[in-house]
Amino acid sequence: MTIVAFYSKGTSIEVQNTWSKRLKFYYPSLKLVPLLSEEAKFATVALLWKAPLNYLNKMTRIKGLISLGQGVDHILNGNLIPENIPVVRIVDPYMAKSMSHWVLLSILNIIRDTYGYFSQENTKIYKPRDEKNFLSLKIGVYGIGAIGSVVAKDLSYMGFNVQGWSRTKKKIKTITCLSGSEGFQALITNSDIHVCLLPLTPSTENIFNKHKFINMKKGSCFINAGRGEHVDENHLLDSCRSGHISNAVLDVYRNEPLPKNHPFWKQDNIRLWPHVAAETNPETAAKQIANAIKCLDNNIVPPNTVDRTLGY
Ligand code: NDP
Ligand code: OXD
Repeated sequence: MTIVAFYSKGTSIEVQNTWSKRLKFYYPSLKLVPLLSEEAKFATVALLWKAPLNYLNKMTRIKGLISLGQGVDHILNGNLIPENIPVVRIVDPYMAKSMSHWVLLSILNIIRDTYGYFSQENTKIYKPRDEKNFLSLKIGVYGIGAIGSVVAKDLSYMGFNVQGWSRTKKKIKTITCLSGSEGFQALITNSDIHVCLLPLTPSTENIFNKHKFINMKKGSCFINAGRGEHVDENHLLDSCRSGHISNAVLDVYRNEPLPKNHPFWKQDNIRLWPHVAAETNPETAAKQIANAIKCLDNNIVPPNTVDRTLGY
């Protein structure tokens, strides 16, 4: 029997049972136990989302950690996990498509002026509003990995002009692929719509700061589903208040849940989502997680094990 310690933000027993049922279908000899339970000290694998990592200290038999999401910053931040413990992430095409839908929705809401039409509907105004010519818009996607590459390709398929940025040089049909600091600067200055889908690492933290917002075109839109720590929130707020950034759509924040007194709530041209752009789906992710548990159990390095030197 493989004991797997489980924690997913404020875990309810229903959530744990859903995962347990799905995972046992692929790997019947595992047992999910709450990370905070006594039994967790016998765990060889931990399946985690935003867990209190100090609980891992009691697990002397631990062989590896699995993120319940595509990002691993919630595990690697703070450098608490020894280098010899593999950290595995989910890479699920369902999540990439889900993100693609959310980014497209965010862009269309801006360029088709959805909120303007909603307010007209409230006052029974039947009148066309200004529409942006989508052919003249350049979309910059920061991070064209498992998720960003799908988003970039889907946007291009929808007729948008898309440029993508990554650490290593990429070649993707129909996308202008850029890399390095020159590529980043080009994306900052050329794009009309900026979409952040980067992982959070020491090299990407605060990457969207005052200097970068100032260098964006006047009237640019900024969309963030990467992590809140990619953005200097005060500078984004200033840029939205001045109208230099005409619209922002955010799914992630430095503090989650977003505090009730955060000034973002009062800023009309910032649209807020509660970290739901691409949620982990037990139905589609269970097979690969069960396989990762099996691999760790058998001392095999699982697919999608994170490169600890890169941090993603
Ligand atoms: P990947 O690791 O597959 O892709 C990351 C991309 O970012 C790669 O293209 C990588 O470049 C690039 N990158 C990383 N560091 C740098 C850097 N320093 N400079 C330039 N480019 C860099 O990650 P995913 O696509 O799976 O996920 C990305 C992030 O999306 C997650 O880490 C998470 O933060 C966020 N996310 C948010 C969700 C939500 O609901 N809001 C849901 C799921 C994920 P290269 O290709 O060269 O390695
Ligand atoms: C993830 C997320 O990283 O949901 O999967 O943010």
